Amino acid sequence: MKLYGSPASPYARKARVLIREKHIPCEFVVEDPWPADSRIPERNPLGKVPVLEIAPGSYLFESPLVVHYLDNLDGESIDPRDAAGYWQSQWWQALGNGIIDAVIARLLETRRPEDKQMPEKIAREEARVRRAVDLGEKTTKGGGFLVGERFTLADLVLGVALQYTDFRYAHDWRSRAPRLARWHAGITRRPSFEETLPPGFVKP
Ligand SMILES: N[C@@H](CCC(=O)N[C@@H](CS)C(=O)NCC(=O)O)C(=O)O
Repeated sequence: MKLYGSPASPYARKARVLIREKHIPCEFVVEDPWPADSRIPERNPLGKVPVLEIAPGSYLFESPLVVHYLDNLDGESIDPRDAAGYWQSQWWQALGNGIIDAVIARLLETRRPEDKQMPEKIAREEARVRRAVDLGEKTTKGGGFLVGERFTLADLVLGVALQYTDFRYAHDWRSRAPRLARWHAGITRRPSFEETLPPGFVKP
């Protein structure tokens, strides 16, 4: 199995963290989706990473599907099996994926020539992140894990999302969300996180 992605991509990083957590034999192939001659569109018509090659010439794309597939390979999903826990985890994952989407949309806007940037677009994306962090703080019970008593995809996705926020939209979200900050400090100490940090990431 091969995972195509770029080392800075938070979407690909979700899969990379999971591969380490579950010790899945899978080669990480670095492939940048942005250049005009990128070969990613041959594998994913949407032209985005991550892409998972599950058999020669057979590809899965869109990170929630890639993560779902990887997590169910061995019948030992790290997500809760009970319905309540499962949907709670899905809720946290939606929150985390939304934060990643907003941080990326903000980043792309800030990379446009200065005279073409839309400050209201940047503010709108920042407001999404702020509201998501505030709701996360309100919802978390304040322990070591977001759902139940063990590491689940909820911890994985929100952990990656907030570390990507630190990477690309560094700001003090911690003082508004102290319980989430404590949980995040614990989760990101896991080797799966430490070993997949984006290049150039400076810990806050
Ligand atoms: N919804 C997709 C988003 C993936 C995505 O946007 N990946 C970025 C890298 S961080 C990408 O490949 N961008 C290339 C492009 O937008 O052309 C997912 O969850 O996999």
